[in-house]
Amino acid sequence: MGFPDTFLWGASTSAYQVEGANKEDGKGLSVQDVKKVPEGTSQVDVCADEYHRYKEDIALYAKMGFKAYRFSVSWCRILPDGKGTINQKGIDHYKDVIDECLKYNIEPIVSMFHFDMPYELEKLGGWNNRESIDWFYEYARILFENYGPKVKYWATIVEQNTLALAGSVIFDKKEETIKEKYIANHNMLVAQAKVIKLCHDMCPHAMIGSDPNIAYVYPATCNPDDIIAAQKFNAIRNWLYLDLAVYGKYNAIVLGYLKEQDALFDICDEDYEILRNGKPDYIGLNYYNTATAKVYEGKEKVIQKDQQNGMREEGLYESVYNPYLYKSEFGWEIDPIGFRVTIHELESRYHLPILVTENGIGGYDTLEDGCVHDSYRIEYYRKHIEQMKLAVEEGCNVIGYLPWSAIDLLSTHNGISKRYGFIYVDRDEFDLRTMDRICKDSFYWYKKVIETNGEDLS
Ligand code: BGP
Repeated sequence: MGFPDTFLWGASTSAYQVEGANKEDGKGLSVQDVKKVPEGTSQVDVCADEYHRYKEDIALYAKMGFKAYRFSVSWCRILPDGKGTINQKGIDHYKDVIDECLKYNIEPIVSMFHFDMPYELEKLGGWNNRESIDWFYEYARILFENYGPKVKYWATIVEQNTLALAGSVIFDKKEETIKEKYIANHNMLVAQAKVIKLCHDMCPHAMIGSDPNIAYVYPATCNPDDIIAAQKFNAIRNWLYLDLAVYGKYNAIVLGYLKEQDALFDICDEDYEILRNGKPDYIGLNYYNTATAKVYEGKEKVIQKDQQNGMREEGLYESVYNPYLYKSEFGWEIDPIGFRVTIHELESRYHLPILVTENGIGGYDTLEDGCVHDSYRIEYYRKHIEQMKLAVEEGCNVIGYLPWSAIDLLSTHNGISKRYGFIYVDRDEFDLRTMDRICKDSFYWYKKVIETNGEDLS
């Protein structure tokens, strides 16, 4: 009973949100470096300054007892233009980060792409350009060649579904038709499958997966229309990505949807072949909350504020608040039981190991006499880990837990004010103060959880 001894406890970050140094040591610009940041929030030039302070930060992760650390590589630190000339300083940097993790027996879990398309490639159409498959493949080859012998866990594309469904809230994406959106999505999936196959060939000792943001969708009522709305939303938001990754097949509901929207595009047999040959070894699960859907008959356009809230499509579904759940300070619903529901669903649909690659709560933390009392975060994690443990005891193959985030970093659109870390960074939106690291109450709590392999959650 309980978690296996090999369970990978740790946490996550992503390059553009944690590193800073966005124009240093030969790094090229990504779409994140050129976007217009939301009013009142800082630029991505400093973030938590982990680029310069990774040794200090990884030492703190080791002190917390991490068995694994999931971070992403910035594509344009390795290839400033996204393709062509390699930046040796970028290669060396991540070599050092990986070695620093290994020094403390922390498994580096390396994501290749987390929302930061090189700007030079975005100018060529980004994922909409079919050549993106080759760009990503070559970038991945360079990563496997340089880091392959030392890395046991790789992730391809983080939250591809967020990019497809809410891309315009993640960076300044040009307006797309539904068809264009799903062509880009298809290119990402084919690129991913080719890279998975390459990883299996070049790094046979490693496991590779993708990390979608899965929010299981409940029907708002037991009205059969709402059930259908929830099924459609589930297919479009969640299963499309995993059905293609794991089975190499388009979900039938999604194909029907694309047809209705006049957004079907040609898919060649070769793509299906590639998809079938690039099956992931695990499913990375980014879980923040569930969604709830009812049928939507209106015609209003969606005003989507972030990746978790406000989705609707005419005649299909509308995302509504769930009256049984409470919300975080930033309006995100909190649903620990939904975490277990989602794990059950993934287990029974895909029969692959599940690595929880993100889960967490953002809030306004304050420093009081040198301490940060984030009891709300401890409560959030306690309830989620309890449910994950039940899922494991019910037979689900969960192999690790890497909550978001290891340290305070920039949120996708609420700057540094929406904090997620176990470690507080002493800065605010525009005043960089000392940038000192201060362990929050949750740091000590999580250390005890790891020490006891998830037994002591008090
Ligand atoms: C996920 C992203 C992360 C992270 C997290 C929290 O969707 O993968 O990059 O930011 O959400 O979201 P936010 O920063 O919007 O609060």
